[in-house]
Amino acid sequence: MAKLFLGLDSSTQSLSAVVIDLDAGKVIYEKSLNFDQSLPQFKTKNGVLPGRDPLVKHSNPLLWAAALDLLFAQMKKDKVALGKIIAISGSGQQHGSVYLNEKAVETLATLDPKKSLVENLDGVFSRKTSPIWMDSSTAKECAEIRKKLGGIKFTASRTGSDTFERFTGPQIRKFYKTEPKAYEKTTHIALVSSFMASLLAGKIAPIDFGDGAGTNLMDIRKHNWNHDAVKATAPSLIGKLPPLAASGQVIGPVSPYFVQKFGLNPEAQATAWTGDNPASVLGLGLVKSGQVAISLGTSDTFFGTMQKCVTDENGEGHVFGSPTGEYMTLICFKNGSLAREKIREQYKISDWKKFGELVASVPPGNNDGVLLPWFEAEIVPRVNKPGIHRFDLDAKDVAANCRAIFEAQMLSMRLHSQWMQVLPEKILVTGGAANDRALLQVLADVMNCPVLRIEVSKSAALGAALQAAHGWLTAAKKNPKWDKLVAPFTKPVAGSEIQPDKKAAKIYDKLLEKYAVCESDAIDGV
Ligand code: XUL
Repeated sequence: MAKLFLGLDSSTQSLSAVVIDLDAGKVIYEKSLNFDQSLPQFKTKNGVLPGRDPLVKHSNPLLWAAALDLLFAQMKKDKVALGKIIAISGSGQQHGSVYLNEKAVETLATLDPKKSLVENLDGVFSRKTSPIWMDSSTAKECAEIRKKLGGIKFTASRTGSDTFERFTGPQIRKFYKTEPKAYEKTTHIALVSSFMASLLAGKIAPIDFGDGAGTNLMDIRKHNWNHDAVKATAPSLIGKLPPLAASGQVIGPVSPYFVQKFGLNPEAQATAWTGDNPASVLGLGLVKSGQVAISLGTSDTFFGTMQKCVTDENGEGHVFGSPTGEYMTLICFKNGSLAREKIREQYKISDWKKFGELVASVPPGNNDGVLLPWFEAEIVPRVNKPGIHRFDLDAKDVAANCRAIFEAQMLSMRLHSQWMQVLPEKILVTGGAANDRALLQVLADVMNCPVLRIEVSKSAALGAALQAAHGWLTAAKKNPKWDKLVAPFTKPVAGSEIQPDKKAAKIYDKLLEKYAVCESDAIDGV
């Protein structure tokens, strides 16, 4: 019998499903439900509830539960062999939190299939809405927790990241400060991931080491709740946090609710979910130290993997647990395609092909010209005031400015991922700009390693399905190997490999030093 595994991804705007047939090495089903369109009664815009304060971004946990019902109904309608699914895992938008009261345990254990999940969950929340990762209203709480933990370096070395406004700990602190009564009534705090896993398992699910690292509450090395961080966040918090567990760890059979309502196999196992970024790392096939993926989108995101946990002293990059048991990093560069587009517009270049030709017309190293393209305040490096800075670069030289933006962005990635102390062996690229060969050549040369394109449409949901398979095989004592498991599902695009040019790589080793000086001068206002 085919072994089917289901991966779900509860993201900001949608819930997605990917079903894999493990032995055939194939994805056999994919579906996404957009929250705004499929569940308009929740009145979200791009998955977020409207609100007056632009810093506050909340969503509704009932929306996520309703989407789960709807997606299973859709799968049944699409004749997915739900009875053949052996295990289910998932991923959630990171950092978002769900607040439950003393009714939750009993309600989860007795979900009534004659009612919807929304009806079943009536009265279990101690806070009606959930702050999500887009919320940036906790600057004060971040500063308070960071101070108690001894500053940026110590906060990052203990919890994997400096305190960030979207991270769960500062969000919990704000809730405790602003709504102390509701906080007191909270018996369980879940993440989006563990909330969804709790629905499937019919009991409070653990938080995994991947998503746990997005809370500023978990000891990144020991994988337990960090006593000092928990204490610095809110009183009596430890009793409200679920246990921590390995990603994909089997929790138990799926709730009878899903068996009776949708025809899931009563022996199908529910497993611990993870965050969408740790799941994407699996879905992109990054299972060994030194494997890197870069998503070239509006912002550019650098995903790295490492065996030994090293944290960023400057507090710019994040370290999360990887579902493989090792570590992953996430470094977000805000001015990605956003800045590339701006340069293209400013110099009135018709298309990216023409842009690439201009880049190729100037030698690597750009005759020592450097551009710092911070059209928006930048996350990495921390730049609060937007600004465009040029060093030995004539603003009127169109071709040099085209090359300069590509070089600056790739040099910045190299510089700001050095703290990981892992040299990339190969880099996989995804996202809108991953088709741009001129950009990829600069990337290969700056990083001095091969670059390959990968096209995975739902990397988090696929990663979750692979995580379900791994969790189930581990529980069955089959000793699964991550690299063998992910390989058939994560093949790079044939013929997409770009090799570094050794001469150019040497030039960039030197230019990196100059780039670093320019960057710190610009930040210091020299
Ligand atoms: C990561 C983060 C986002 C969300 C998106 O720290 O906040 O990538 O996980 O869903």
